[in-house]
Amino acid sequence: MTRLVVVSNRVALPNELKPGGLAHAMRSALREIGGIWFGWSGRTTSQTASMAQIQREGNVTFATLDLGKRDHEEYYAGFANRTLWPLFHFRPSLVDFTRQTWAAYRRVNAIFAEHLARFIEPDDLVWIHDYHLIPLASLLRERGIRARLGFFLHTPFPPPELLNMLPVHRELFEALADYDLVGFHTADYLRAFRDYILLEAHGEVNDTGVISVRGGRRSFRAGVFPIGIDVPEVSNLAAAAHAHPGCAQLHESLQGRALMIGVDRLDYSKGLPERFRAFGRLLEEYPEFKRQVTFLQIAPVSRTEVAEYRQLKRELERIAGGINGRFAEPDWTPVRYLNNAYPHAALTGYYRQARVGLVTPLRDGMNLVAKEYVASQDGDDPGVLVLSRFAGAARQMGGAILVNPHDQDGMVNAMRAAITMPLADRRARWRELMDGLEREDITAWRRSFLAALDVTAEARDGRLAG
Ligand code: GDG
Repeated sequence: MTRLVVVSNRVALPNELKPGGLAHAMRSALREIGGIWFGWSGRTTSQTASMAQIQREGNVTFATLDLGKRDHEEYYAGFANRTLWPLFHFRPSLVDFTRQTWAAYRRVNAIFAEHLARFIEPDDLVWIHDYHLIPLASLLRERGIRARLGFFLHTPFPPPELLNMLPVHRELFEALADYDLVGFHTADYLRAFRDYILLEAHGEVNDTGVISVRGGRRSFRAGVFPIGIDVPEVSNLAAAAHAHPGCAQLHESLQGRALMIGVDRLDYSKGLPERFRAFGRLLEEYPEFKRQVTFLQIAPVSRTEVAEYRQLKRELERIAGGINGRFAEPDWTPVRYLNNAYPHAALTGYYRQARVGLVTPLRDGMNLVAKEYVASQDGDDPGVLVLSRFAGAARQMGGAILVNPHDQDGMVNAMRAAITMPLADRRARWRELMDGLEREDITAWRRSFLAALDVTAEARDGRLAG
């Protein structure tokens, strides 16, 4: 039988509370069909990498690797998160490229390949995730691995004019071309990838749904596979959350005021300063909302190794403090700003209590919070999603109020429209959004990607045999 081997930078071990879209999605996908999840353990050692441990839970085997401290720093906080992440999120001014971190990136990928190769059997489907691990296919092929290798990018893919600012863009593309299948969240990212192939790599693109590409050393395929969520799981958690002590306390503390909620990793791609400022403007321009609305922002800290993330944290503290200092009253705090992570059992209950969900990133591959917010609502009295047009999710979620986070007036108007939207409109929009979530859920994502990978590899083997 075909086995699934999932590879990602970080493995989320059983019972680990790990905010982040990839971790949550992989956990659901693997739980359904079983397999191996290979990646970094979250621990660093003073020396080089070593195979840390194998753990089993149900039908999933977790195989984790400890990394050397310096390797990890240069690869993760270096090339992955100070070069690729800002570039892929359209922030070239934040890109810091050095040959040293590029070398570390390839070195750590080679360590992954060395340890991973021992687990792979020829019939496996190997599904590699995200921008940390782009070179892995080439390195596995060098080790003689013949299994099917698929890659999924969880971030946006930038247009060629941005990508080619990276001195090693060609090497990165050649590495992608060594996969059998490359997957993106949206047709926009696939189009950007295709433009790169045509304009920079002088390759050919054969358009048949999933595209066939002749651009690297051989042909491979690329396609759109929008990630979804486990809708019944989220809905059931949310419906049961009233029994959760944290949810009951939140409810009581609101004293009937409308709640607006944001839940994001503390990341500059999420548009948090813009969201905070727009909320401040809302209170300034529409004083009737004073005392009537509370904004709860949950923002667990992330990537504190990178200076921009620490800087953003200070900036948000300043803006939230400023708004509260200006508008708060002895018995009402307009902004409740929290850096802790919460279990999904509580989070879904918070979503459900919120009249408005604010998901306003400057750029986001997909954004799962938008989907979780909708799935958590009570269909009889649902809240309203305000969603940035620059989140991949906007392509599927036309039932939300779409905003441009760079347009502060537009954001204020959207917040106001969301808070005051009549019940009939809220219900109609919610139903439309739920239909979409149910159609393109986490199972559809996993199945469509793996089915495409299966077909792709058969074609490749055929070619090789011929
Ligand atoms: C990347 C891409 C893409 C958040 N706070 C807590 C918590 N979370 C969970 C949410 C959600 C996940 O983290 C965040 O996922 P997003 O999709 O919103 O964002 P990224 O982390 O940036 O994910 C993104 C995703 O990969 C999947 O492809 O959609 O575009 O950037 O599931 O619920 N979870 C818990 N406590 C928290 O406090 N337990």
